[in-house]
Amino acid sequence: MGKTVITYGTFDCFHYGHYNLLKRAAALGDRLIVGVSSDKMCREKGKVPFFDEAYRSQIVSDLVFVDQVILEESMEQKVEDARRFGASCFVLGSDYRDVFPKMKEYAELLALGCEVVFLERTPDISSSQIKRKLAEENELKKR
Ligand code: C2G
Repeated sequence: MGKTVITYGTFDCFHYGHYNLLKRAAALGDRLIVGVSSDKMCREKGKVPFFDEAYRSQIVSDLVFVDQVILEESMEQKVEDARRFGASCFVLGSDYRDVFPKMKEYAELLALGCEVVFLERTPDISSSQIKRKLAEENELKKR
């Protein structure tokens, strides 16, 4: 069946940083599964997405190098998903390089035989930066 890669994210205000991450993740295997954080999960992570989970999922699932989108509804589901989909590669951006190895999911994925890969983040772009800049520009226009 080939090598399955799995990754997770909010993917709000989809931008080229997300695109680069997913494209490189796909190149690591034959099938890419993406867990898109549910609106509820986002709130638990302290994020307020601009687009709801249906729109965020739709954009990701239409990318040619994404094979399947699932909803991420809890932090713990990653290991179960990796097992269920037979993923042998788990990808996150380099912002998780220090944090993720301290979580129990990291050891559980490795125990499952799933390698964990941190891909370099694309510099100078993020959903929160887009929102902040737009807010600043709108504020300037009002003056
Ligand atoms: N990303 C990137 N470069 C950027 C911005 C984001 O490579 N300039 C990557 C992130 O590192 C992450 C993915 O794109 O791997 C999705 O980013 P977010 O939508 O910000 O995802 P996040 O809310 O961090 O969710 O449990 C893990 C989480 O679900 C990841």
